[in-house]
Amino acid sequence: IELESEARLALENDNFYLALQPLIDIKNNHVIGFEALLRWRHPVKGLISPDEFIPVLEKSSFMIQLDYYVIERSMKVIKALDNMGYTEQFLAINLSASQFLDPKLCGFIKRMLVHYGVDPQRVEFELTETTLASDIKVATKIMKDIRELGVQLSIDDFGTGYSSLNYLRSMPVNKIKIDRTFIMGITENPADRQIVKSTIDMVHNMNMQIVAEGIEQVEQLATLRDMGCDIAQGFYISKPIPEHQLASMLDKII
Ligand code: G
Ligand code: G
Ligand code: MN
Ligand code: NA
Repeated sequence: IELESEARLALENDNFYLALQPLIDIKNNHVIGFEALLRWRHPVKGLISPDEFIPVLEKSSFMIQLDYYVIERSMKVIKALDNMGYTEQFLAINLSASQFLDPKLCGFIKRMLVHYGVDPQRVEFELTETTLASDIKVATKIMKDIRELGVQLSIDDFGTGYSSLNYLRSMPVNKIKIDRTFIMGITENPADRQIVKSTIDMVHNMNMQIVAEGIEQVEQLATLRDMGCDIAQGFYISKPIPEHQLASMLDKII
């Protein structure tokens, strides 16, 4: 409860911001997009990780307000990227389970796209398997509604939750993000390597793109490139960049 009231205050005081982590096309190393990661700068406790506050806030009605704030703030980030001349890159936004199921979600996204004049193709929403597992029919319907807005959808942390390959095939998804726990072992562990390779091939067979997350070493990137992975993300490529450092950082990495 205390965290919730602190979070409400933080939102009023503009103490939440986004950090953007670049994603590259693994074939040519071009930055093709970013993932928006929420950050809370607490006046006393310093930076609080979303792993600490999201699970707590998810139990309160405030989380959905914060989720909507993230979407609107992401639109502003896309406009800021535009102004810096980065007009092609997409921005991936994490959706929480409660937000995904909120009947107001689609209308809100649509209003934001129109209000900020953002090309829907530059917006992606990341969903986890856990979010989708509740009721697969309902989930697929919501996903279709979201896709009709012209935005992209990806499945995040793939491989860590419940995933029915059969349902996956019928879902209107553009990308699968294979969880970093599988990437960690690909250079040393033959089992991990086999899982990643099989996942890449399966995703390609479903005409989707595959993203590898959590790449921390050049050897992992090289292995993934050899395996035919499409998109790469991780500390080796770039740590998440705070919004206010974008202008100075992007010139160096793009
Ligand atoms: O940024 P970091 O790697 O510490 O993120 C920790 C967790 O918080 C990850 O699971 C990430 O998906 C989640 N997360 C980060 N930002 C957001 C956000 O804006 N909304 C939601 N729902 N989850 C987020
Ligand atoms: O669950 P999700 O994939 O949205 O989580 C994103 C989180 O992963 C962010 O908090 C981000 O800081 C973290 N992350 C991004 N790249 C790496 C990496 O290379 N290694 C590790 N350990 N974490 C990473
Ligand atoms: Mn994510
Ligand atoms: Na992930």
